Amino acid sequence: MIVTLLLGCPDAPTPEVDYSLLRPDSADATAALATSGSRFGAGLRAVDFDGNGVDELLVGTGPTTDVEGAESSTWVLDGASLTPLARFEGAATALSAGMTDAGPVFVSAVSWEPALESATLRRVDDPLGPSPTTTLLGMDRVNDVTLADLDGDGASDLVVASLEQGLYVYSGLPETFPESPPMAQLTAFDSHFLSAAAMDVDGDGVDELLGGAWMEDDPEADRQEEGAVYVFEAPFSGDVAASDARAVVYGTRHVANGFIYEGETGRRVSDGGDLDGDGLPETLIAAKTWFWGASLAARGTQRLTEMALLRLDGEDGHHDEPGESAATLDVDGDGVLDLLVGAPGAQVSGYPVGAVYLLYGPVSGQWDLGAAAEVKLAAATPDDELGATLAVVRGPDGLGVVVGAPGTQAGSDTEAGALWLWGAAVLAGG
Ligand SMILES: [Ca+2]
Ligand SMILES: [Ca+2]
Ligand SMILES: [Ca+2]
Ligand SMILES: [Ca+2]
Repeated sequence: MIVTLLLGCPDAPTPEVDYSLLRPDSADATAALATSGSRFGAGLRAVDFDGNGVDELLVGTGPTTDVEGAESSTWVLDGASLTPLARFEGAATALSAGMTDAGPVFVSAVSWEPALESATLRRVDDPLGPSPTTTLLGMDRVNDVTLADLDGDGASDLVVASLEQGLYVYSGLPETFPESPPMAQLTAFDSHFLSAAAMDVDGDGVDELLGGAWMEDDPEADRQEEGAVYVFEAPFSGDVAASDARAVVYGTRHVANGFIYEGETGRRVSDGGDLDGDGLPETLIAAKTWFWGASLAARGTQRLTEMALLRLDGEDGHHDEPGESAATLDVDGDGVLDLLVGAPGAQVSGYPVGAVYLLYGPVSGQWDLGAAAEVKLAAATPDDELGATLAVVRGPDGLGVVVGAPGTQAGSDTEAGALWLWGAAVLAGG
């Protein structure tokens, strides 16, 4: 791939698709549920609970409101073999893991969606210990959850992205949500936060808190729900208004074929590591039609169209949902981070099967995903939604990528869900 800085150019380069296509039968390991409607793999997070250098994998099902007999549970799998280690009550589309004074903990949430009356938030203490405990913290107003030590006491603090316009920041974990008073409540101007992440955007050793305000209007643009990512900085206490944010980074709406699409910038946000080697990490940001990579270290109001390192367009337009999942790792071992972008609506031969694209770094500029990718991991059958989730796992033999496909059918069981693990060696050979 030839990498050229193209931001500012009016049009993306003409797509030239020459990636390798890898199907699930090339994977090193797989896990699946054979129960209709379970949507195994709808939530996914890698974590090293026992600190032995080999990751475990948190896998959520759901949400399951209308299918009789569907699984509503969260699993811990061995990150290398994908064999089950433990199973807990409750579906989960959002997952985060951390540490309390008493040991490891993870939080799980079923994110709110219109089909569901409410969303649940749970904590599981000591999940791989002799007597783990599951606690239901609340039944409402959850979009996303993040555990990170935001007050510097060594224990994880819970951040809940809520439907009620706020990021709720707790010192430690609350007894109940939303009744327990938070340490701080952070708000955007006119949107709630759909996503939350903690990362050190300026490299000073202290995490900032990011919130994806996906329905936010850019006051200097068309007010068409361009969407924005807010950056808040410590200390977190009391009510923190939008005007107190360290930075607000707006996306843009999208016009194609006479239709106007909301930007929905910030649908997902995550730490991408240092993609361009300048010492500062890039934030991976999903929008409705595009996927962005940008350093959010600068202060004040900014626009991704003017400062992003990277913009990737879906191979087949906005139906692909590019960036619904994303992660970075060094697949080919050249010391430069490579990028994985999930697009659960991506097509193969005209069918929406879902895919994860691998792009070798350094990657910058404006590209069509199909033109920029070296490898496309794609599902075998339509509506598998491969790439809805993905996670990088550390195994005994090195790094791998686990990809979730919650729409996968098992026999006659629809939307049963599956996971596949590809080791870096297979990806690099692809
Ligand atoms: Ca703490
Ligand atoms: Ca910082
Ligand atoms: Ca960088
Ligand atoms: Ca690399």
